[in-house]
Amino acid sequence: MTESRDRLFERPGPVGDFVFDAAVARVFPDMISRSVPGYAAIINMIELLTAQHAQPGTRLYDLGCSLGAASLAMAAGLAYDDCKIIAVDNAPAMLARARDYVADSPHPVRLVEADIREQVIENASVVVLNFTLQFLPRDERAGLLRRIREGLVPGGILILSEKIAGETPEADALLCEMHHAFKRRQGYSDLEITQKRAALEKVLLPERLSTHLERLHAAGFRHADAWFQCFNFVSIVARA
Ligand code: GEK
Repeated sequence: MTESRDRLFERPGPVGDFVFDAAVARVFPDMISRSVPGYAAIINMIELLTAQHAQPGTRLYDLGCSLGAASLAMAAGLAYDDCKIIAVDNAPAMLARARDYVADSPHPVRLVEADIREQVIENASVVVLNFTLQFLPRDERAGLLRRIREGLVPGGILILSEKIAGETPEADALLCEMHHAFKRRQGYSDLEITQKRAALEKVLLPERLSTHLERLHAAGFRHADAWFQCFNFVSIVARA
């Protein structure tokens, strides 16, 4: 697969809202790995979390799959041939490229073009929301989490990764400062960082870790705990 460097926000110009179009799809692996500290570690651990929690005869869902990195990790960790991996995204350009990525998967991945708010979730042992919930309107998040909880078999897990806001203004300022330092270290210029932030401002809506944990408990998960954090990027495991 030819992968390109993310130069989308290199030139100064009017910045519209961020969309997952063909230009983003083309550079996505480079963009996400240079923008999300810990992304590779999370993808790696999704393989291990799947190996530990997938149950025979069940479904595994990757909601907001982009190019399918989490689906491939689940496929690598999966020990049961009778499981189904279902990868859902509503951006046709992302799915078009995902098709090539999942072609060599060790376990078949069914790609579905749909809004995750409409997706039926049933008989699931592992559900992944890897940096996707943050793109839903805040008042629609609880409904999706409840439906995921209802679609999980006993002992099934949700892996929820999110960009978060700090618990206090001081904590938030430190996390944002460190995220920007990370992006600069990854080769992004201050202009690229500022323009990308403007593009995401109305699209990616972060919440505090405590808000996520409370919402998961309210949705009926028996427990929910952060298992990974790097600056303002967190991954949670919630168990049905
Ligand atoms: C990864 N999980 O590499 N319905 C379906 N898809 C959606 C919706 C929705 N309502 N809203 C957003 N998306 C991936 C990374 S990226 C994260 C996930 C990021 C999709 C959107 O099209 C995009 O592909 C993905 O969610 C978010 O592990 O770019 O920060």
